[in-house]
Amino acid sequence: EVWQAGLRGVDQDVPSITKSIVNHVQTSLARQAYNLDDLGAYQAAALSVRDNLLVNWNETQLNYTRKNPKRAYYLSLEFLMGRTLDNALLNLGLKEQYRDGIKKLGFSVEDILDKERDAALGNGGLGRLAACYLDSGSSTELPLWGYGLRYKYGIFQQLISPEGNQLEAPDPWLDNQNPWELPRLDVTYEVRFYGHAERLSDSRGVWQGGQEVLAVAYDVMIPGYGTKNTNNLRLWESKPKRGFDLNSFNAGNYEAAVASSNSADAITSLLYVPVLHLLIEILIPSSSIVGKELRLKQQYFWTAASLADIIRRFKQQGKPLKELPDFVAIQLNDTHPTLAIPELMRILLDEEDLNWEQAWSIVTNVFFYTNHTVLPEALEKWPVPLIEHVLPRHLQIIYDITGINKAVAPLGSSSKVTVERKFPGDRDRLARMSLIEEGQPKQVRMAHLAAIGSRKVNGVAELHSDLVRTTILKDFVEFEGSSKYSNVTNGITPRRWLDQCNPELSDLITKTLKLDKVVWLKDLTKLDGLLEFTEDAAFRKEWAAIKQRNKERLANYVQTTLGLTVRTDAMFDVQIKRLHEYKRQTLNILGVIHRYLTLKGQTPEERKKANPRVVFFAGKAAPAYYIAKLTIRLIVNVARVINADPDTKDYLQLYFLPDYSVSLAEVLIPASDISQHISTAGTEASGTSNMKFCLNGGLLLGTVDGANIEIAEEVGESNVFFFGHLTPAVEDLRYQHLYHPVPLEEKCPALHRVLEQVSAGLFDDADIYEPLLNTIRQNDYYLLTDDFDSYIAALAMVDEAYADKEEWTKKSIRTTAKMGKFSSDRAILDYAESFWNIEPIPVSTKK
Ligand code: 26Y
Repeated sequence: EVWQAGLRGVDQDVPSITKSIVNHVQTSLARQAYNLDDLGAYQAAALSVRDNLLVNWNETQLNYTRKNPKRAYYLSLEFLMGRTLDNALLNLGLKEQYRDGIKKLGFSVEDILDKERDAALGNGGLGRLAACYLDSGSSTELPLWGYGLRYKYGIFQQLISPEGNQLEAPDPWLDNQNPWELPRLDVTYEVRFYGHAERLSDSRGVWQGGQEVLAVAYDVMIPGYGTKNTNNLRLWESKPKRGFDLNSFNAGNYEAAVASSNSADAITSLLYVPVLHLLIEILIPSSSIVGKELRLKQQYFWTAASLADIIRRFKQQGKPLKELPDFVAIQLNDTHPTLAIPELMRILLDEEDLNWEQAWSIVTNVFFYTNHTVLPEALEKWPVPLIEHVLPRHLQIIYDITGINKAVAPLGSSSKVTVERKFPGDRDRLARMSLIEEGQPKQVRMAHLAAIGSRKVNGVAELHSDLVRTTILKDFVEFEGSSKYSNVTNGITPRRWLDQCNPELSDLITKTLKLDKVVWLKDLTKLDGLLEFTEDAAFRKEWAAIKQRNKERLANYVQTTLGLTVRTDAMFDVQIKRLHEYKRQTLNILGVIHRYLTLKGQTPEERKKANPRVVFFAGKAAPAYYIAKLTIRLIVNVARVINADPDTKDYLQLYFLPDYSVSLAEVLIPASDISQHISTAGTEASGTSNMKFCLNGGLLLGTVDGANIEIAEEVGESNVFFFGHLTPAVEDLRYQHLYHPVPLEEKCPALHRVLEQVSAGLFDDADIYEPLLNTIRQNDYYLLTDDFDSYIAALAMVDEAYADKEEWTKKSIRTTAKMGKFSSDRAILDYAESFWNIEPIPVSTKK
């Protein structure tokens, strides 16, 4: 009873909340109330909220231990969590109480929330998807844990120099102590690298020597929305197994004494940025080898620690390992954790004494693989010599899986059926399917390993999953049958991406639907109840007024952070995502220049008919991605020129907002009238920000690609603006570029005129942008010259539609109303039912 009474978080009335905050100021922070600043108030409030989360977290884990359900684990090298405090308050249903409590202490909740730094342990879509899935896992009460790495530095901070160059600075996000993590210094595993491997039999082996590093667990609580269920995200930190080398220390060689400990610490020191560019690998082949080894060590360190932890938890039940697939499902977020497949084989063969067939059958029933790209240059491959050096035993196992050392290749779940038997004499097919790509050096194809080692393989939108089945994994579909290769369209959490980032719209929806907001935020299809209000003029007025206030909020942000004045009576047009040629920010900026030149050529009278537009860009470029950085420079310099041009500045403004982040997205997305998702058809696997904009009533301008297609299916083609060539045409067009090139001035005079102006130095020194312009003039791999005219036509349709404000607002309402499908709750439940076979395990009665 004493324990039961103690098992409460903070009492949830306002006086108890203020008391708990003050307590944390004095005891946890050792500070005085009279000189407390916003940062201190944030930290104390966070610790007080954390007390609530901890109680729920404990109850959830205890409940799982008691009920012993099958659990799922989401292995991701990236979790782009953003800020936690606001989200935790909303999920716990305590925002208003804390607002009052914080006010009583003389602070404002908004100021305090603003003191939190983003947890930016990810690059973009893939990392944010993982974060949305964790939110949905807890909210739907599924026993789902995340496993990742606790990077000391998150994604680099982006600075823009006066010339428009991207500069990178480190992101030491842990410099202020992090109230959202619990160090578990007692949960540790040893992870081995290097050393030597010996074969003991056909399938068994032994691996010894080398370097051993310690993995230490840090737990992050993931509260569900409107439920006590609070799952766990376990992040590993690397540290040396022994403090330092005593022999070197005693000999007075201090550098050598700490060298090995530094190399252990290095493993989780930083997040890798994808360099999706073959050119870079070709130009500097050797410079990247050191960096490559560290990245491989990162991947193995994380998968080995996570698997050891999962198996230890399973073994506590005292069940035989052959039952592992009845209790454990592991989702591989892209190929980054694929080493888990040979690692589980190693454990089962070498440490648990199972035979090959037993081990392979367990492995292929535990793992599930999600692919996030079909771009050939982005598919992960590891040099055989590097794997042999770092993970010698795993290389043997990979060779055994591919069947090179075995008379009978054990491909697929039935070891009797082999590619050779199914397609006798088809050597090309064998070479195409092999896990090993021939070459200098040989390379391991991680997507092939992930595919054959998994129970199910999925893409992230319908079109993308079709492309996976018909291109990169076609041979595997023909060999194993198509039922293993399926689709789960991505989703986003409506808690962060509507309720939290757009509270006014959330309140209006709640009021209009006459539902408790917990109901529609947990069953997002309820939004279609808004459809009947599109004809209600008073409702439309409120809807449009909220969009307007969100635009003013964004303008305020730009004013305070950049000192620039944005006009809010114009259409807000937004493209925010990683800089990449396939996403075609270049198409957008060339379109802006086209608009500028058109306006310049008009009389003041003609201009007055134009639809005023403010164009926003934000996004980071990989530090070594020269063309992407040049695109940023062009945007910044075009902005400098046109924002200062008195002829046009009333009709066209342009901003590049530096240092794009989850928190910045939360300000930009609710403020957009139109957003751009304009990748070359067939290149964007899904996209998820497209869903976020539409959920907030922004319309979509895009190509027929990724999840844009499914969004259009839901909201109706008349409510989106589509343009450009379709996926099946892309290959033919590229062929035409190579073998039947047409001069640009003939093919696309409008684009030709734009490029001429850039070349001539209208925005910057002449010639600076030649390398960027040449990608278009030369082979134009991403088809800007093919899509430019239809892009300009689509922009004109947008202008025309925006002119009728009432009709525009109707489109906006219809768009939000039909976004139910894109809740990440739907996606995670689909994974749970069709792949993992797990069920909700509620802690206790819901609120
Ligand atoms: C190899 C390594 C350094 C690497 C790291 C991160 C490679 C790729 C990535 C990130 C990929 C990524 O974010 N992909 C995006 O995943 C989203 C979620 O499925 C999709 O919506 C989006 O279309 C896709 O580009």
